[in-house]
Amino acid sequence: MATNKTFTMIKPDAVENGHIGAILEKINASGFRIVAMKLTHMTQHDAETFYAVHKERPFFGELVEFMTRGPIVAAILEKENAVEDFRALIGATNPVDAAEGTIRKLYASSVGENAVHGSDSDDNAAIESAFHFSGREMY
Ligand code: 3AN
Repeated sequence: MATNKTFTMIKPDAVENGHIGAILEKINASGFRIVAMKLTHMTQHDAETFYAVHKERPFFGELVEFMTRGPIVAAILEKENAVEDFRALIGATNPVDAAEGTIRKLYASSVGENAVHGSDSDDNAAIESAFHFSGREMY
């Protein structure tokens, strides 16, 4: 069933580089409402579980190492057509292919260190939101 929520993470590279504020500004300016948000540091087990779908991919180890390198900002965002509109706002996985003005074009440095995560479906948005937040942390 379609929902109007998506899940995002501002990844360790963007946090390290001081881009939390600028990225949240773009998210707000694009009409998303923040439903839940926290600064958190994923453990190795967290990252392996969150990205389990990628565990056979050659970059899995690198991805887990990167995502556990420092804190992230996890958030749930609400807007009509949230999943698709947020994927458009962040741009392609590889910043080289990302459209001008997108978050990854502005703040990502590589396909591995690409500044932000955005859920790719309504089902995954619900699963990923529940991974990071309990019901009483959502407003
Ligand atoms: P997206 O985040 O755009 O949905 P996915 O789901 O294909 O992209 O990949 C999940 C994450 O895995 C990416 N955000 C990126 O950090 C990492 N990743 C994807 N492809 C590569 C790659 N070729 N090399 C290194 N890391 C990658």
